[in-house]
Amino acid sequence: MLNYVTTNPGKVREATEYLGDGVTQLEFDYTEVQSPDLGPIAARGAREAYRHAGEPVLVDDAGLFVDGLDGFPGPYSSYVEETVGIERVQTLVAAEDDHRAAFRCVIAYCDGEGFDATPDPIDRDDRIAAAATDPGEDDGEAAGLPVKLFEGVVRGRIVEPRGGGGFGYDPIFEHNGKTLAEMSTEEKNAISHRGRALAKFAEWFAER
Ligand code: ITT
Repeated sequence: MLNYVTTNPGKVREATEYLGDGVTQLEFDYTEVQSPDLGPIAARGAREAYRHAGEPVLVDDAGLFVDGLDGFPGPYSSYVEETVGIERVQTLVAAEDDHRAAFRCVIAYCDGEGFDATPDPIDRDDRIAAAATDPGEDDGEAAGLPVKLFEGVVRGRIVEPRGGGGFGYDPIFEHNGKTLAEMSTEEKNAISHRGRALAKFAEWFAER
């Protein structure tokens, strides 16, 4: 059984739609280390969650990076959604000339066993970065646990809120004329940051 580590039911819906019933939600609030990149946050979380669960885990860290705001809110997306709210983020972006944005998702897999180093440099770099930022006392062994990272990105632009589906920033993120909240889960998975990361993971996992 694969544990999808998140407190967000929207993420679980999308992961289950993609990966099937072999996925179950694990509501575990891992420590989110401070980093401008999602990779080290997800990698560190996957090690902590694996240590907690003792079973294979997938940690999913996502963020909205707005071009006109120099990548803000990025790794602070969750905090900004809760405190500022998506409507005010949209207003902030509307005042800028550039409304383009990217949604990024990094999925980190850890099952406590080794696997070949990935050719994707994000894994090697982030393993070093995650180990370096890993301050936990009993982390000695866990810091060395191999973590495999899968990244997905979708580009779009920030618009006034539309649509009743999805979650989070979906109503203000438009891709090819539709906001993510105007898409079904299947449609969103086909183009989204998470869908792309899940596709990379599924391909790798099937061969493992
Ligand atoms: P977990 O950390 O427990 O997984 P979270 O919702 O805090 O839940 P993130 O930190 O990865 O997860 O999410 C950062 C923010 O981006 C948060 O406000 C989410 O609602 C939002 N978000 C993540 N994926 C999204 C998506 O596919 N569409 C719209 N918003 C999304």
